[in-house]
Amino acid sequence: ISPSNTIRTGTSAENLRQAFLDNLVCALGRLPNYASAHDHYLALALTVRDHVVARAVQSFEQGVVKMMRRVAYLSAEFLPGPHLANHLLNLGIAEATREALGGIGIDLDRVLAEEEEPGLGNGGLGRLASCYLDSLATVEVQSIGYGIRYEFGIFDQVIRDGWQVEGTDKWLSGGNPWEIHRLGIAKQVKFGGHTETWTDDQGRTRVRWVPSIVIKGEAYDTPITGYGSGTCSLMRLWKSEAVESFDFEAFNHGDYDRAVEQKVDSENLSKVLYPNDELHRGKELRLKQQFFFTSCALQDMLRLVAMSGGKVAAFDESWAVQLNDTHPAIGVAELMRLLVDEHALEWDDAWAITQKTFSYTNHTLLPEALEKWPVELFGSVLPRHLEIIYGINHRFLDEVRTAFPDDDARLARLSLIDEHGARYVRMANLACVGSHKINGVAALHSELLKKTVLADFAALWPEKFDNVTNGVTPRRFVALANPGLAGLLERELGAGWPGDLSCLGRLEPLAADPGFRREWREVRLANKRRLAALIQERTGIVVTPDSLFDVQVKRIHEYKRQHLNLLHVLSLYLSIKRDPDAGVVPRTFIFGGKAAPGYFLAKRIIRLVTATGELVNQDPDVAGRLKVVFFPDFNVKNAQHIYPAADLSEQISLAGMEASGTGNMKMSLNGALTIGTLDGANVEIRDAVGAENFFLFGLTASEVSALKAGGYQPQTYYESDSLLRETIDFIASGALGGDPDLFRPVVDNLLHGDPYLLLADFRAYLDAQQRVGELWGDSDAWTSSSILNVARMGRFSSDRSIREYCERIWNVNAKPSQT
Ligand code: 26W
Repeated sequence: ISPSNTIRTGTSAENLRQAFLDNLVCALGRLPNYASAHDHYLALALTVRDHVVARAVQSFEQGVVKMMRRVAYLSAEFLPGPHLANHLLNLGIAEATREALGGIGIDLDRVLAEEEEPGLGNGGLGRLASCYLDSLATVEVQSIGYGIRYEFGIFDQVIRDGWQVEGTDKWLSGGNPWEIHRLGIAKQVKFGGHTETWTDDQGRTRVRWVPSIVIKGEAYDTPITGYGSGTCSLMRLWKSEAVESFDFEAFNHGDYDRAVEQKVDSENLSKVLYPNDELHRGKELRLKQQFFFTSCALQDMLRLVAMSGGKVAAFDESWAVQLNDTHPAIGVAELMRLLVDEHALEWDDAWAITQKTFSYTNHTLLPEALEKWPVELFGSVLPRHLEIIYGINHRFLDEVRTAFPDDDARLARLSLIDEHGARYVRMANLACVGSHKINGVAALHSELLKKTVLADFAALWPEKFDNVTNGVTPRRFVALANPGLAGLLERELGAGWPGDLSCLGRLEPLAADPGFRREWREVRLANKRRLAALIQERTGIVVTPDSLFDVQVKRIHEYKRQHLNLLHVLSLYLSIKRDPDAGVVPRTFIFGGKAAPGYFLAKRIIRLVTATGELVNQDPDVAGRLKVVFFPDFNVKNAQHIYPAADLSEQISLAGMEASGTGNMKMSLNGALTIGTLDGANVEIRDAVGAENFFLFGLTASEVSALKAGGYQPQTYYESDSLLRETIDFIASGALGGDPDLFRPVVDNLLHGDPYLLLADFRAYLDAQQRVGELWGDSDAWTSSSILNVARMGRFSSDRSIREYCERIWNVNAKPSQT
């Protein structure tokens, strides 16, 4: 097929306009005069989809024909963001499309704003998966991201009376023009029941799993285009369906309720995303979700091996499978089951294939996030997999005994089964044993992994451990999010810059150029004006674009310390109240992020932000100097408006807690300066941009361990620092939110425990903020630092991360970078 000059795929403005109008009338049944903005969006999406799908099928065909090793990225979460603008950029038809619509009086930006994003993830891990699919396509590697087509994604957040209220995310209700329901691609997934042995015709004893229930997974494909590349990644998401719509036996007996029960149960599996981002709760439905999509994915890979003439016994030559955290780690046991039980391979051969196939990325050190399932529950849902895990464990522990004789404590720690008290299956241990490579997501995180949660595995297999520092796609997070900056970059570096961020280095000399600095400031001010308008629209709060925009947007979590930021805000407020002449530069504090619905303290912290805003925003004594905003419903779409307007990026987690962070990269790449601890990728960002362009503060990870080991006493800081005491007392006084009990839990948490050492870092944080204020006062120095941040951040493109995975972990060839 060469569809380059047809109405469906022609790229002139004339062609695009005709295709758009045809879609409006013929596909949507709307006459142009009656069409709504949403109709315009759908018609344009269908128009662009033709271009995308034409590429995707050709790209896919290449993969089959060339039998290259493909990458399967297994992830329970994806956060792709709105697709339309991204495709226009990648296909190089943004300007032609603008012209096509403009010619019939339609504004492209208005149309783009109609798109609702798929919120199929919680935060960093899901967004990273989407950046990686973008980069895989860009560096021309064949890949499929496998996951779940949740009917309801991460909840919509609204703020009512200052509190987070969750709403259902009905992302499919306006139609989804980007997915193709693959009616021919459906997999059966078994659950429950028991196992039996049988003898095959070669006289071998085999195991058969007799399930109590079978569920069908149907494939929905969303193509992901690459920048300046013909390769497309595929996001293949599975929706659960009943195998039979009705249990006819029950139906015939007149038991209608029971007849529909199984259908409802089956469909429930892919109904909703779990909204916890760092807390593991051993919920049966979650285990079922994990097995469901992982099994569908592996069955699909086996089908594709057959389709391209490959051999099951060489599965690992066809596929490199990445486990995005432990959520798909059950895949290790499932691939063993498929190879041994269904394809009759010998155990040892199957195990060699499995280990060569899988690799595992860890995304968190938080102990409460580590997944473990009660053995009872696990065995009732996946009886065959429990047997297989025992089989893997038995052989594995023999290997450990050889390496470390007479070390029972070590055996107990490494075992796939936790036997301290109630018995659990440990998913991280399964992932480690079943993988040939294990990586953390930033240099510090990878080091800490080897010293803490995975120390015993690192001692056993040091060669398995590696680091791949996260990255972000510059297409979405710079080119699309920041068109003003993109214009400057294109002029200075050439049009291809989003495909090769190493060219950003050529901006360095411009940091000293007064004319360029002026243009830079103008771009940034325009971004801030746009955000100010959006803030007013969404919250009613009026903010001044020439104040310092001090931004902390990310999931709300104690370890990320949004409340440390608030202690600073309130200390400034109190300082100005005490001394109206206090030298405080005008600042707008912008917070955003969702709290897990069951996370009590995180929700209180949101209320503390809004209560601080209620107090500060209407107080004439601080007018023109302080504003506090909680931007509701932080998601990818909103983020694209926020990042380019940030002057200061708050990356203030307690050192050792944030695995990497990626918002830190997005803001610095857009010209924000960072205030941060030596945590996650902050360490590498600071190395890259230079210590003089980064506001560092706080304890290091090893100082944190030492302080905790010595018995941390938050009270001593409270007693010895009068500003800290005054600020905390103020929160406890009831002056905020009009109720002295409202923030008692926050105050008590800080004074009696303070698990994330806010009080220990408070003074250092304030000092760093003081330095921020001073540099802000020197506009040229600030701007030059902002330019240098962008110039030196090229390393944090996800293209670089993906090339490292290709080279060191997946052993596949990526298109080399130009430099
Ligand atoms: C079992 C509940 C649960 C759910 C999700 C536990 C943990 C998660 C994720 C691993 C949380 C997450 O998104 N982690 C973030 O991953 C990013 C991408 O690597 C990192 O940049 C962040 O630092 C890390 O918090």
